[in-house]
Amino acid sequence: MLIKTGRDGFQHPVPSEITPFGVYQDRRRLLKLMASGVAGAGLAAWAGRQALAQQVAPPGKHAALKSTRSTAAGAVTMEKITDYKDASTYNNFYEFGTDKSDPAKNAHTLKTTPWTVEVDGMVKKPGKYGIEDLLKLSAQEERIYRLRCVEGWSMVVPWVGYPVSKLVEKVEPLGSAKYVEFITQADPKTMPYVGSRVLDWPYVEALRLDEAMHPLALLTFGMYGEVLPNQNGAPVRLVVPWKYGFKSGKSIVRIRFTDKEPKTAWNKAAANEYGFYSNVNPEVDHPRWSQATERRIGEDGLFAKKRKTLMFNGYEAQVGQLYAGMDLKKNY
Ligand SMILES: Nc1nc2c(c(=O)[nH]1)N[C@H]1C(S)=C(S)[C@@H](COP(=O)(O)O)O[C@H]1N2
Ligand SMILES: [Mo]
Repeated sequence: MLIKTGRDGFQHPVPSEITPFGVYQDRRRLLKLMASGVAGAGLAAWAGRQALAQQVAPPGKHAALKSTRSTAAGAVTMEKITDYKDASTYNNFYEFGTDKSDPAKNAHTLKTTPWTVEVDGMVKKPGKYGIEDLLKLSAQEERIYRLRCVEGWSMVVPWVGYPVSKLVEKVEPLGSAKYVEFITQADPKTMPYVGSRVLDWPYVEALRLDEAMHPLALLTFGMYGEVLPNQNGAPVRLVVPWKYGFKSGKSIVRIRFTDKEPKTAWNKAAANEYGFYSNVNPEVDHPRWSQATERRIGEDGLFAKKRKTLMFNGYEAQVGQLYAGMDLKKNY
């Protein structure tokens, strides 16, 4: 049975699997293990086995993209993976419309081959990469990340890609480079809303260089074992799991290194609502709503509980030190 949420008229299945019994048991087992003082190594091995157990069957809609499950710290959350259908039909990709259901309907016009990504600015080795070469630049890893949208929803997705740092190391930024700008495709012929005045196109996002170098920042080519569907940012996008979703620019065509903090699309649109950092932070409200809780896509039926939003989206242990000493209320 389907329930209309009213919100964008999007239909979600009844959440019959909010906390599957297996997950509940795993959590209890983890707590018991911790209480009994199991050493870190044993616990990590256990978590690794559990992560491997959480396999996703490729939906078979797009070309397969081979990868190995990442062992990087924080790279695999144990939470239930969001259904492919939800992750690929409830999207933000304003180039294809502002309704959550628009990208899945409209993004078929995006032409992803041929595709080149230009790397320029303050680097010793600028260059143009065809998407095939970019794909092969480093080993593809699968990472199960939470992604938290600034609007108050989240999802858990098995992404496929490699750390942005692999590309950065290859192109050798100059000592003066402090930021990395990600510039995305803006083609009015294939993207119906480019030309609308919602945003200043192209959609641009940026990270501080040390943020881009963090092992969790993922240059992403696929999800659920296949290449990205257009609506999720094919053929290459960013996924920065500790930041609000809008920092994860889709359909990237240019990566530029610079010494000045770049102007980003959402910051230009509303500076008081969307700062440069945009770290997930339950203690800093959006001016128009609270950021303390979130709902998981696919779990928003009548009885679904809202989840508490975690500092840095739950990745504080991994990324917290990037912001040591910073006032995160000012640098939102
Ligand atoms: N080019 C581009 N990238 C974008 C957006 C966009 O409108 N255009 N929306 C962002 C927002 S607000 C979110 S929450 C995520 C959503 O990613 P998903 O649709 O794969 O869940 O993409 C981000 N990347
Ligand atoms: Mo978002």
